[in-house]
Amino acid sequence: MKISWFSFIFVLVVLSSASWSALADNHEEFIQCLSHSNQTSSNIYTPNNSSFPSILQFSIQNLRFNTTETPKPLVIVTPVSESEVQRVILCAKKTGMHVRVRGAGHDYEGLSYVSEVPFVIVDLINLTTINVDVNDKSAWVEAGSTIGELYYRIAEKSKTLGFPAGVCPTVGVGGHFSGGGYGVMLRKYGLAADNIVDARLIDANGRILDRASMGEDLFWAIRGGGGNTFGLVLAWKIKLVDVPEIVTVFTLDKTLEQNATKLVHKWQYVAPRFHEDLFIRILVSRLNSSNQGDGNNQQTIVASFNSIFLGGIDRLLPIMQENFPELGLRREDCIEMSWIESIMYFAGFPTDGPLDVLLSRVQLSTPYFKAKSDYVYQPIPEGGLEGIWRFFFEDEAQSSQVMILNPYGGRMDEISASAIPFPHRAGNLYKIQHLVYWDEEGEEVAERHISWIRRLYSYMAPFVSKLPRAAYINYRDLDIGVNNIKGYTSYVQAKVWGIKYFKNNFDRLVHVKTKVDPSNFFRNEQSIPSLLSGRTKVINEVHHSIKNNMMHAII
Ligand SMILES: Cc1cc2nc3c(=O)[nH]c(=O)nc-3n(C[C@H](O)[C@H](O)[C@H](O)COP(=O)(O)OP(=O)(O)OC[C@H]3O[C@@H](n4cnc5c(N)ncnc54)[C@H](O)[C@@H]3O)c2cc1C
Ligand SMILES: *[C@@H]1O[C@H](CO)[C@@H](O)[C@H](O)[C@H]1NC(C)=O
Ligand SMILES: *[C@@H]1O[C@H](CO)[C@@H](O)[C@H](O)[C@H]1NC(C)=O
Ligand SMILES: *[C@@H]1O[C@H](CO)[C@@H](O)[C@H](O)[C@H]1NC(C)=O
Ligand SMILES: *[C@@H]1O[C@H](CO)[C@@H](O)[C@H](O)[C@H]1NC(C)=O
Ligand SMILES: *[C@@H]1O[C@H](CO)[C@@H](O)[C@H](O)[C@H]1NC(C)=O
Ligand SMILES: *[C@@H]1O[C@H](CO)[C@@H](O)[C@H](O)[C@H]1NC(C)=O
Ligand SMILES: CC(=O)N[C@H]1CO[C@H](CO)[C@@H](O)[C@@H]1O
Repeated sequence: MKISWFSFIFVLVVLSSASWSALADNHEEFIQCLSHSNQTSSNIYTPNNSSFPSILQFSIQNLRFNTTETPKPLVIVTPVSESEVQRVILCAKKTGMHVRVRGAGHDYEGLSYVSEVPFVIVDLINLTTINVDVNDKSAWVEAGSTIGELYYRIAEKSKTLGFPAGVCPTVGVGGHFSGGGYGVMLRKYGLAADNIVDARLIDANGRILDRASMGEDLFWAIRGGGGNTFGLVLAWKIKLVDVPEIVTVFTLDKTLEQNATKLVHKWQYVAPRFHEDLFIRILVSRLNSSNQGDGNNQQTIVASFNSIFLGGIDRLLPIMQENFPELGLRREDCIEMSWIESIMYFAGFPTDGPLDVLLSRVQLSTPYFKAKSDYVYQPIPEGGLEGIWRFFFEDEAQSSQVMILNPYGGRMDEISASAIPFPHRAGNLYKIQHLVYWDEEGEEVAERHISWIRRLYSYMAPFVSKLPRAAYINYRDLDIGVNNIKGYTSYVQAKVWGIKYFKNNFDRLVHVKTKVDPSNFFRNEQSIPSLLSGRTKVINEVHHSIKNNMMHAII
């Protein structure tokens, strides 16, 4: 059995690499196809155009993928209308070009603008129309928009409507909603993807579909199953949520000397059970605190309790007193403001400053970084936390590292694990994001930090979810497994990473993918595989072989 599996794969690899080399450089044909179909050439960039590098770099949000070694696209197209996007997809299909779709470029592993096979980027930067309908409490949001623009457009029209998406305003709705998307209102309203009610999508045949014409299976899959997989999303229709006119925020920093370890430990028990209006996350990092100006730097850990309450201070204080008195929250630690000001607060902008900073697509600073995620079912004992702090004190962690603990519970517990592809619901106390970032160029520097975070991740294993060790697709991490982007990816190979992101929803995603994009036109290193994606009839035999060998394949 095993022998036949390997020989099929061998045949396949030979066939696929042959077909890939045939596809390798069709970009001239692709461009010709576009110009025959009236695509305005001002939206087409090749390395010959002097603005090519700036267009490419503009939406690179992780400097690890801004190096000379990073593979570059052959062409970047920035369509300005749905019909232009449609032509790009049709021409790419016709000429066999590999496509990467880019929203605002925050993919942690750069998958929206990097590929090991020759490719073009469809950059949605010019599709940013947002129509907010206050009466219907809904909005149509074009897929090139950022969440900052969305928040801004909502606040322009209403003081009591909001949307439960992420914290950083430059994040794009294209990728963010495709992978779930969460922010500080998730305990009250769930994820961004839980609040999508319709969408416009171009499928692998170049057809423009909406919810009714795509059907419920595909509509289910695109709300969390990952971008660049089932089609190209042109726009989302979202349901807006009610927010009070006044919300309250606070941030309390506690060092080890101020009982940080005990407080983090206690937080695990209370934060997932608070009233759903209350969200307290923790950002843990290393701090050099200088001792009363005597110049001696003393190292400690600081746990920053960063919170929003969907209501006023008078209602918040008794809730804190009852559930988490140890934190010692006082009235003077709290600030009341409007919902949109709280968006500014979490984004790191002055809350009384001009709101139009939310429209910028450029981060306050763009780092080199690597991140990983974990889900926690059982509180981590104090000794376990102290072990994490030891990692933070290592030399390799010298630049900057942060661990973000994000509480679940509330609405997240009520939504079924199969309602949308995002499966991390009841049972999860909180999610961890492990993050290390640095500002120095170079392979060796990167290696040092990446190896540090991998060691931290190994250390965490006993304390976090197991079988699978779950992960969040929007914190994309290629360490957990990848598809063979140059050839055929098997179900078994993809399941390794797929089950971590999607748990039991993985199989349904494969089923939908096989139905809507059998030839695997939309793909990347972590897209759902089609069971029929072979370009030759050998594939069917391989399929058969995979089925027979599934039990034997050890990956
Ligand atoms: C600074 C920063 C802060 C973040 N904060 C949060 C947060 O608070 N909460 C949270 O949940 N996540 C957060 N994220 C993660 C973020 O949700 C994901 O990186 C998300 O995928 C980014 O979407 P994008 O459009 O900006 O990225 P892109 O890199 O453009 O796209 C990401 C993926 O989606 C695909 N894609 C993009 N647009 C489309 C489309 N229209 N149709 C089909 N596929 C598409 C891309 O091909 C790629 O595979 C953050 C990331 C960063 C870098
Ligand atoms: C291109 O535009 C011309 C003139 O506007 C029109 O006659 C022609 O049909 C268009 N071709 C395509 C393929 O859309
Ligand atoms: C890129 O260059 C080509 C000619 O080489 C030109 O037709 C096209 O308009 C240019 N694109 C942009 C965006 O300037
Ligand atoms: C880029 O320029 C080179 C030389 O000027 C030319 O041979 C090539 O065809 C051009 N490519 C495109 C895509 O315009
Ligand atoms: C990306 O690299 C280019 C070329 O080296 C550089 O000019 C640009 O500033 C870099 N981008 C950022 C955000 O640092
Ligand atoms: C730390 O906790 C202990 C009790 O566990 C308490 O006595 C002490 O006052 C706390 N320290 C601070 C700075 O809150
Ligand atoms: C923190 O302290 C360590 C050890 O004293 C030192 O090496 C490091 O540079 C300091 N970091 C910062 C950001 O000041
Ligand atoms: C036609 C059009 O709107 N083009 C814009 C596309 O986006 C880039 C980058 O923001 C702008 O420079 C173009 O003017």
